[in-house]
Amino acid sequence: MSVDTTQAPTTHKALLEWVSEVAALTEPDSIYWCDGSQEEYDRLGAELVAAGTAIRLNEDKKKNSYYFASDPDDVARVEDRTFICSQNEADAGPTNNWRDPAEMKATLTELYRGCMHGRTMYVIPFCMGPIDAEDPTFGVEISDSAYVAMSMRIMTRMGKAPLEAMTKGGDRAFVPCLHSVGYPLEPGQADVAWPCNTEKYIVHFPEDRAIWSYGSGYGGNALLGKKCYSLRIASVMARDEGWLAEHMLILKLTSPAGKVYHIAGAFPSACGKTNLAMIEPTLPGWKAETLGDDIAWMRFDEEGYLRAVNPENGFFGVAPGTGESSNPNAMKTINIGNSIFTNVARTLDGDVWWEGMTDEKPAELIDWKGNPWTPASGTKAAHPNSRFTTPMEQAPTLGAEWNDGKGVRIDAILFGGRRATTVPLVTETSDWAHGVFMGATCSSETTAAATGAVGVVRRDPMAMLPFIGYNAGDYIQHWLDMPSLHENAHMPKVFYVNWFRKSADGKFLWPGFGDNSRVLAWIVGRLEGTADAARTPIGYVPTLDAIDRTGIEDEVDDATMAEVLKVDTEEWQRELPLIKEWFTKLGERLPQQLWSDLDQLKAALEA
Ligand code: GTP
Ligand code: SPV
Ligand code: MN
Repeated sequence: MSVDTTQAPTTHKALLEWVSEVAALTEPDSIYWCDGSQEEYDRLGAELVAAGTAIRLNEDKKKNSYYFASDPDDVARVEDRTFICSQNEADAGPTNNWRDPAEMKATLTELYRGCMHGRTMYVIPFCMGPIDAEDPTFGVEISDSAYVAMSMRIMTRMGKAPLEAMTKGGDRAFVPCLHSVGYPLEPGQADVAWPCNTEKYIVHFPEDRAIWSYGSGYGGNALLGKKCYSLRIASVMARDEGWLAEHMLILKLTSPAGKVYHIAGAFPSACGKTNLAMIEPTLPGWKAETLGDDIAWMRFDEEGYLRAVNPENGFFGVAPGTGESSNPNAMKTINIGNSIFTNVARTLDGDVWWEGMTDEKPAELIDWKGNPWTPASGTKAAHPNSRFTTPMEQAPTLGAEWNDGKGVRIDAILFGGRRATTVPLVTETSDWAHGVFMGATCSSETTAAATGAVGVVRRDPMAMLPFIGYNAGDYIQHWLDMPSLHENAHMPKVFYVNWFRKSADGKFLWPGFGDNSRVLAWIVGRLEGTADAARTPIGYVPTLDAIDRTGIEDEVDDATMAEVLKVDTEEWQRELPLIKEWFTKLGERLPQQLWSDLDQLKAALEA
């Protein structure tokens, strides 16, 4: 198959060459250039419904929306199959899988050979961040999955507009993102509902700024603008160019006094970013607006303030736990329709359901595997990593700046994780370097967002463990270096939060969700110098009454609050060897400063 360049909707030379090259290798039946239009989206949806891959939801429940069930073995990111193929192994570091790039390319080239037989090759031009940004960041995904093409239209600025912008003032650079589900169809062979391959590769070539993905159709493995580009490749660009590409939500917060603050928050996968980004504050007078729920690119402005831009265009949110009481704004967003639901359960009247959507479970459902389900089934109706894909623009809480390429000035950065013990509700670090230490030692229980065991505590620096595109020691050094990269740097204050502390009987101690606004109010109070805190060995923690509990005093009485805020010396002493083990693993490239910070923490705990 060769590309008819006279028919291709672009003159971009490198792009045309790459498309031809990939087509010659993968041998699709046809090539289709996505324009990103509504007609195109509707047509692809109709084709997938006809093929038995998608189900169109009831228009009266969810307008213009589709349901997909993946292969049960293709439900999450595959960290053990994710590779950073830098020229030198040491540059991938001790936390990433590495293979020699030439060897990896040879292996994958053989897998890609003829892998699109019987399929359409979609060419999906996209832009991460606003297209009219000063220096727009382009990518092109080639994929043999229409599900990917539809999802990319929601998650990125996709189609004709970015393609045209890519040749404005000469051919612009783009990140080539090659994706195949790895399931060629030979003549006469019937397709399956969710094609994928048991052999999976999610591969990044940081020096080439290129992504090669094979064998999975799901989420972060297949929507390559997201984690692969905007975090793994962009983190390398950011190191080289002096900025930060982070796994962070961006929230605009207006206080009762009318003052505006912007907060960026890094929590590991399935640890509360989307929920905080769409928070409905329970504290009267506070207003929260959503600017991003997963990824933040932060650069210094001329005056030395860090400004954050969300490169995405949609939410790929965890469905379970999302309901009217926990996240009403996400429910409003998806109820408008125009959404894709993957691996959730279906109701008998053509709508979707998942655990936590309603207090009462429906009497009958079709579970994510397509089987009849009742509350007596004893299984989860939706997969724990089932997701909604929905346009940002539909969020009732959307902040006006979401589409502003200049971004917003960040006043505070939150690091957090899911810890049943040890870590208090909120801690203020003493300065940037201390914030980097806390971020670098952050730990969290693993979740269903990646394959593997769930609930295992692991170190997850800045919530970036699976997403750092280079050596993690160098990454921490880059964070430490940031204040020296601008002559007049004003760094945000750094806080450490944990919504997930549990009582001895396993119940969450803190109500979380909308009530996290109370913690945000304390954080703003600290920025303003008005909120009370006590100095502890790990940083400044609110005094018992420093967080406003008006209206939740019964649920969170003094004893509970004390428990939520407790810095237990013995618990923290048990962390020390774990941090030491983690630092040892990071090896030589871990900045020495971190070791002295650890000594200091040890001394403070002994004092
Ligand atoms: P990714 O999209 O995978 O990166 O996850 P995320 O960080 O956006 O997490 P999300 O906001 O989707 O939350 C994940 C799960 O944690 C959901 O089941 C939520 O209901 C739950 N959750 C979020 N915030 C809170 C909270 O404050 N308290 C408690 N107990 N659970 C929460
Ligand atoms: C995450 O795992 O952090 C996600 C989902 O947001 S995925 O896009 O699959 O990475
Ligand atoms: Mn999320």
